[in-house]
This record gives sequence, C-alpha cells and structure tokens, in this order.
Amino acid sequence: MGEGINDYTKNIVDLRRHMWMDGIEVELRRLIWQIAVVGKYISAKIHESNRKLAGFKNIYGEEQLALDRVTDDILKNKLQHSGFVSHYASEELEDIVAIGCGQEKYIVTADPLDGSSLVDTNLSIGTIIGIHNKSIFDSGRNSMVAALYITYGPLITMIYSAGKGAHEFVLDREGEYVLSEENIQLKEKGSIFSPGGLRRDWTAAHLKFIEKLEEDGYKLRYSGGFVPDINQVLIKKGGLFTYPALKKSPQGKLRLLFELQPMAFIMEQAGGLATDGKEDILSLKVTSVNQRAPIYIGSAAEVKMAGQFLSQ
Ligand code: AFP
Repeated sequence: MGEGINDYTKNIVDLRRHMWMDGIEVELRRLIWQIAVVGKYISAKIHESNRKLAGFKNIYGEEQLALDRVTDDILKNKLQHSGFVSHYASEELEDIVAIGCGQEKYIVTADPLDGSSLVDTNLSIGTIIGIHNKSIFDSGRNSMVAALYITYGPLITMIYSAGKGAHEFVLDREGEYVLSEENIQLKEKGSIFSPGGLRRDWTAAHLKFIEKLEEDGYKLRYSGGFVPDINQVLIKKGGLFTYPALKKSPQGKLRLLFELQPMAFIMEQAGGLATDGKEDILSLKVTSVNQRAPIYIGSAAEVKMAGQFLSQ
C-alpha cells in the first residue's frame, strides 16, 4: 500500500458505517451523507475558483459568480428533489424555499461558504448545516435533529452530530470520510479565546470579561473564520468563541439560524455550552431567517463566566 493511504483491510470506520452503527434513522443517514458528498464538490470549486480569482471571466465569457453563491447553488441542486428535504434556507437566499414535494421529512439550513472573504488569503473556511424535522420558526431545541460543518483547510474535515455525540471525520485520498475522533468531549475549561468585533465597539461588561480572560492567561486565537475558530475550540477540547453584542449592533453579527444554532447543537453534544450571554442559543425562538444574536460558545466554565460578567 502507498504511504499514508488507508489500509482498508483494517477496520476503518467511514461516515456511513458510523451513522449506521450509531442507529441514526436511514433517511437522516442518507441526507447527511449527501451533504458530505457536496463538501467534496465545494472543495473542488474552491480550488478551481482560486485559479480564476479576481473576477476573471470563465470560458463562456460569463462573470464568475461569487463563490458563496456558487456553493449555495451546488448545495441546493444536490438537495432539490433528493426525497429527504422539503425546504431549504440559506444565508445566500432572501427567504426559505420549497425544494421538494412538501412531504419530505427534513428542512435544511445552510451557510454554504462561511468565511468566503478569506478565500484569497488561503485561510480555512467552511460550510455550516442545520437539519430540522419541524418548522425552523421555533427554537433550535424543538426543531433541530442534526448539525454538521465541513472545514476546508490543509485537510477537509467534517464534524457532525445527530444527537448521539459529536464526531470528526477526515476526507482521505480515496475520497472517503474516515472517522478520526469519536464522541469529542470538552474539558470543563480551556486556554484559548476568539474575541470577535472591535474592542472599541464592545460594551463595558464584555470588555471586563475579555480583560479577565487575558489576566488569566488565555491565548487569543482568531482567524476571522467562524468555522475554523469554532473547530479549534472543539478539537483543543476547550476555550471560548465570542462575537458579542456591540454598542451599535446589540444583536452582534452572526446569524442565529445559519451559523449559531448548528454550532450550538454540536458544542452541547460535546459537553460545551452556547448562549447569547444570557439565554441558551438553542432556546432562542427564530422569528426571521436573517435574525442575528450575540454568541458565547465553548467550554462550560468560560460561557458561565461570561454570563456572570454580563449580568452585573
Ligand atoms: P464572511 O463570510 O463575510 O467572510 O464573514 C465571516 C464571518 O461571518 C464569520 O465567519 C466570522 O466569525 C466573522 O464574520 C468575522 O467577523 P469580523 O470580520 O468582524 O471579525
């Protein structure tokens, strides 16, 4: 066997086998698998567009669509009439759209390419997916059944949870998603923090909280990409990501449906917490697809500490 190629004679656990062993219901397994396959197409599109970046025309003379619009089209087309998805909502669309006959079991929310402004810097970016079996205009606690994100970095990795733990897979050279870490569990506290927004725009209470983390020696880790920054907290088993309420935008920057709910679902499955500083993210009722919320997400000690500072 070539160096580094998985020896498939051994008991390699791939994504489909893992979901079957976890007893995830068949349509949900197939839906998660379909989305994981789209991750490969999106990765190929990222590589292709990098070559043509700076708005070059493609061979047909058409203007290149922005990469996040293209990845949204790829995702929507794959899920359209898939038999599993009745409706689709994404950060690239004005509103939720019907993409099935209406009898399908699931509703999918997507941030198809989060961090797309980082593509030209070759930093990691990602796709964030929420899977609901009831109306999305409810709390995540009531409507979500699964969540996943794919990180396009030096490796392509995917983390998913269907309510039975959070698990990481790596896309290998043969194009198989192979289990790399099962039942990820955060420690009570970590040692890194990702502080979004400008210091001058933070509220006094948030500034005091961040200063406490700095005094306690937490290391600042912030790439400007929500997916790799969250992924770092998860894989390092602790720490905190925050994009807080700002003086001029009390709801912060990040979107509740497309970005915060899926990551909160996964982080809670890994033993962490996710709040808006007061309420659990998954308890917040979604009233509009573009609703934003402040976020404090990561290991329990830091999220609880944030709540104490913000309630003073
Ligand atoms: P883009 O998708 O426009 O690159 O924004 C990325 C993002 O939504 C999220 O991934 C980051 O956590 C956040 O913005 C970074 O925001 P700042 O640029 O204000 O730090």
